[in-house]
Amino acid sequence: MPAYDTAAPEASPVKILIAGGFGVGKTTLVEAISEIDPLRTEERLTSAGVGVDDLDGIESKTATTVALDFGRITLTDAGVVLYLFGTPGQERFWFMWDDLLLGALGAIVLVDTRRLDRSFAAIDFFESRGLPFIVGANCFNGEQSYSTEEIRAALHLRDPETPVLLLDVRSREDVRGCLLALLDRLLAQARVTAPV
Ligand SMILES: Nc1nc2c(ncn2[C@@H]2O[C@H](COP(=O)(O)OP(=O)(O)OP(=O)(O)O)[C@@H](O)[C@H]2O)c(=O)[nH]1
Ligand SMILES: [Mg+2]
Repeated sequence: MPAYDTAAPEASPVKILIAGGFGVGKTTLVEAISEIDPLRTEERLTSAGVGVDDLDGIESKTATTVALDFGRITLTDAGVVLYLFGTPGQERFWFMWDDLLLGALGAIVLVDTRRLDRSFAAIDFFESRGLPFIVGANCFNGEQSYSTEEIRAALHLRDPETPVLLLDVRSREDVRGCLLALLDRLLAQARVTAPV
């Protein structure tokens, strides 16, 4: 059993959403970082989805999330235990996003720069609900053709200060870096909004 398997009792619990469009790597991210066996609610993609599920660029994908992913990671240095909720990406399951939002403090919106449009709805959703988020551009095959500035411009983010990070969702270190960047963002916003 890994040494980090037990959440530090003094760590504050924080609910974080991992969102984004179909097949951008949400389930892979939760699996890469979780210190517990993540809960996955996936169903196999079948021929019934042909013409509905666009597998362009993610041909190896065989399953899709139908409810949520759930994982946990304790960041001892930051004194928090993060409860990660991965959202379903397919449009027919978007009705669940409002329920998943309850109690969340922030989100990582994953984008696939080969198909940015897959994540527009998630960005609109968090901007309209006022939930702080950062953008993680998943480097499929370890590559990224665009700079963070180009990605930020293409997404037309309402808040130009929204952090945009490049990551490989299969990399624990990359995912950890993204979560820490999100925590920094949450703390910075809390400082701005806290009464003096
Ligand atoms: N080569 C490569 N493949 C990746 C990467 N990230 C994810 N994948 C693959 O891309 C596919 C999509 O990953 P998932 O984690 O299932 O994506 P998701 O966002 O949870 O998908 P939905 O729940 O269906 O919306 C899977 O086949 C992954 O193995 C990556 O960085 N590089
Ligand atoms: Mg998934």
